Amino acid sequence: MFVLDYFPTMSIYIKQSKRCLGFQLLAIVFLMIMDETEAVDAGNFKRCDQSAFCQRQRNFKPEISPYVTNIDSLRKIDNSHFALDITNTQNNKAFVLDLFALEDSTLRLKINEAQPIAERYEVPNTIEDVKAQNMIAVPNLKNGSIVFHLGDNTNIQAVISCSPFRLDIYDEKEPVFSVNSRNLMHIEHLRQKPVPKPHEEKTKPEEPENPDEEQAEQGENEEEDKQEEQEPQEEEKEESDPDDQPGMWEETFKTHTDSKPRGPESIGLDTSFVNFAHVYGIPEHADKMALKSTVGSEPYRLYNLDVFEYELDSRAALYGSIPFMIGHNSKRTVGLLWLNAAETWVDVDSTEDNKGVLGTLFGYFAGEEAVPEVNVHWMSESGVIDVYFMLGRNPADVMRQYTKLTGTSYMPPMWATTYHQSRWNYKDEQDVKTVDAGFDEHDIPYDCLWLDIEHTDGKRYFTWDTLKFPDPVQMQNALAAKGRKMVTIIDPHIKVDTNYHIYREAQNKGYFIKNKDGSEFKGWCWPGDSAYLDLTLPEVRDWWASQFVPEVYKGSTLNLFTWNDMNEPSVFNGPEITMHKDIIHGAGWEHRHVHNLYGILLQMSTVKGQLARSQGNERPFVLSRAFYIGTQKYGAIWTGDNTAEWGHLAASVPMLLSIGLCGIAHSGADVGGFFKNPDPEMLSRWYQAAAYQPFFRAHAHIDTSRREPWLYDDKYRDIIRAAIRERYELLPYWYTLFFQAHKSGEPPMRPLWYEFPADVSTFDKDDSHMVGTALLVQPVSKPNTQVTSVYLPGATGWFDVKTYQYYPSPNTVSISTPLDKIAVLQRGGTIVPRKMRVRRCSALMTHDPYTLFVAVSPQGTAVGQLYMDDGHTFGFQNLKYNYKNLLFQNNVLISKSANPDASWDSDAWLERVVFMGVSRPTKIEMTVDGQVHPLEFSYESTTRVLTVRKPGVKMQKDWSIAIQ
Ligand code: NBV
Repeated sequence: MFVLDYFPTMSIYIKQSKRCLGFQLLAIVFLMIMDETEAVDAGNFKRCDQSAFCQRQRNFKPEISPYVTNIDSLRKIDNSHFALDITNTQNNKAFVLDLFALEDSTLRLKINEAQPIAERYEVPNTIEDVKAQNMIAVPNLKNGSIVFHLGDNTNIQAVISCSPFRLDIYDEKEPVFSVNSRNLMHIEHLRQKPVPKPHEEKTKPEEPENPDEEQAEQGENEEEDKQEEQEPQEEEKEESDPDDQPGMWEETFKTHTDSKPRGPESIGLDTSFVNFAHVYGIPEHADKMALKSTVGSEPYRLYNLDVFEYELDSRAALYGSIPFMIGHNSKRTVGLLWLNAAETWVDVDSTEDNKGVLGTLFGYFAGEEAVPEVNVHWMSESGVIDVYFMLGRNPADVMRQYTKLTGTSYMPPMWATTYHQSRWNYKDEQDVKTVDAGFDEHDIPYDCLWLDIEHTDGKRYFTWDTLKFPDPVQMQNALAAKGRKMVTIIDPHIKVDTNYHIYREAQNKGYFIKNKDGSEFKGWCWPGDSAYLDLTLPEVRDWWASQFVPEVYKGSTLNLFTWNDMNEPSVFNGPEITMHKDIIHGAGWEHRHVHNLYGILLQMSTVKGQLARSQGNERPFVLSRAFYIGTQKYGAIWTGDNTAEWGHLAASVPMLLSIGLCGIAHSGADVGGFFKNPDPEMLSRWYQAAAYQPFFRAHAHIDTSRREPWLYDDKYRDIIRAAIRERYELLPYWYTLFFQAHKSGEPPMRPLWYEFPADVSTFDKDDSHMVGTALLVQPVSKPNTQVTSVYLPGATGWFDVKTYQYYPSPNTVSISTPLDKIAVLQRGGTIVPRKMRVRRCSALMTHDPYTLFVAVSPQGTAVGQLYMDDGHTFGFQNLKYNYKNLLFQNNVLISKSANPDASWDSDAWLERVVFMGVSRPTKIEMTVDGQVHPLEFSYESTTRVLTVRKPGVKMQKDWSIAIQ
């Protein structure tokens, strides 16, 4: 049993650490015993047909939904909230439906058991306090329906049909969402475990691994039973007993048996996106951005897992889970949040022959053959039905609505938005010193150096390997003296060792997750035997947070930040490399109920710790691998252990786009690929791509060759340097985008359709993306690419940011992309702020002057914004910032404070303005504080680029520049 338990993970992790000698030897022994050499093993993770509830939900396909409601049960709870009773006519189980109208075109539908025999799990602390809006209900006795009108947005109506139950949501009389129109609503009510009849006890077989086998076996046994029993009639009835279907009360996967003490409690619901052909979201999957139809294949799975060497083009679960989906067509964008923290599978049916749910019900589409529609089937192992519908109408509206519910992005400190250098591992203090010096020597900027698990004393987090890192404070101070930061890894598995203060204290306080028998749960992870904190308990989170003050975290300084890895949680010898679902958390819930929350709870507590150590003055930075709804409030995430392959470089774009559409503004992929060694061409291309992705960090596996940029031929080193410098030049723009994400939820990295919502040809484009409203980026993700074919949407034209060449649009153009260049174009009609004096790190650039790049549209206009603050404190929450609206029209460029009360004092000034797409002027004048003075300029007639020199004005002032 022991061998079998450990084997799958051993075969995986043997490749992972050369340094972890004891662990590796153990693994080798196992491999010899098992004669297994394959490292990548999709068999470690479940398919839907290996998950009993997924099978039961997927197999539930009644002709007519058994769920009915009736108008008489309608009751008004308050001005924005109505309730109705629902009955499952198959078993007479009673449910309560709640419909809430929320501000900003948002509706919430909740369905729970009326009188469950035990409480059903509801996700806590995830949804922000959102305002309600009035709603009135108009019952229609004739056709057995109720129409709900939203008060603030009178275009929106929700219609509940009673028998069978169905909900349709309309915007301006057009159907947008339809719920249970496919009859897939299915709530497994909580029940007592059936007591097996004596003959069943005798004959009940062991549960086999393969459900097909099981069904065959069941059939055989039933045959035998039938012959033995006097009353075959009764036996037949039992065959379809809905309380006793496979895997309801116990389920085995590989060597792990889930005891399921509460029995079945899964929920399923179909939600159609009516008149949509494209849906997006539900990360994390290594797949395309536009979700694919899952008909005849695996559903998308949401279950936070540590997947070794994950494959591309897959709907398999990865490290993070966000059950949020966006529907987009050329007229509108809508969002749907399925609030659940348990294992979830999502079927997407967008087959083209889909005739839609409309039928003749809606006159609006009468005469139309087929209305496109994406039917989505949500299936979760537990919880209640709790769905939020966001009616948009445009992409920014949906992001605002979604982040009102789940929180907007944290405001990253400036340094966190720059370039980070990491590997597993920078070996010792000398190594750190040499790498740090290497950047300066080669004139490559970077802001933060990362230390992986080997920096600790035997994987005891919050400690140091004192031989390799004898003076960590001095090491951090040396970096800080140059304006740089450091990050150390802090994982949630705690080494079982009573000499380890973290373990000892948490054990004394009873803060670890317990087994069913009350003993401490122990799993295998990097340190060997490990205990896991019960982060579902507030006191445990507070205690964790208290570990970050330098007096407790010895060897740390205020310039040390945190990386939370393995927080799915990863448990090497657990089922699917994670925690057993039937383990009980402190508040009484099983791990199954809270699984997808574990990672965010760690990140959240770590953030709390960083806040506490600076008395709330300094902005925290915490990178997490696992994520969930709302992660954006706490920090950044990355896409885990990718591989140095071109496909993984390409996949970083759709993966990060999906993550951004689900609210997480700050995300990235390991530059260069975590596993394997990238060739220098691939590495160069990876840097060029990642310089335009929100979180920009090079990282690599311990067994890879060293990859610091100067270890390559000068040609590649220079290309990598140029890519990193480009990022630094663009920091004012990125920082402005992060501020906008913080304020209104808009993702800095976004799909083309987000900016060009009516352009159908962008809907499944995920090889290019926008950075904000202004820049279109198409990375090179194939070797030997000299030319890239780029689709340029919109009618305002584009300017190559390097050559200033103008491309009219919409158009597909060929752009020359030799090794030192990828396609980056600025959209006509936009203004991008940059700082052209790149220094060794961002802190040194705080008060440096700005250059504005004004790409003038064919109409002669351009708009942009610039956000500025001190880059690291919370002063901006007390008006210590400048937010400038930039506008060019009628040949005048104006910079005006969006909030005149806000002011952060800086010496930063305007060094240059570059106008693209203008005619040669005769005179240029600047007006500031009522004073007018002329400015010098030069003009390049082939590119129509006008450069205005040294306006010299302080950037925080209001000013204007007139071109004559
Ligand atoms: O801590 C070691 C690695 C880390 O470098 C990587 O970024 C994480 O995703 N960690 C996973 C543990 C094991 C990796 C094989």
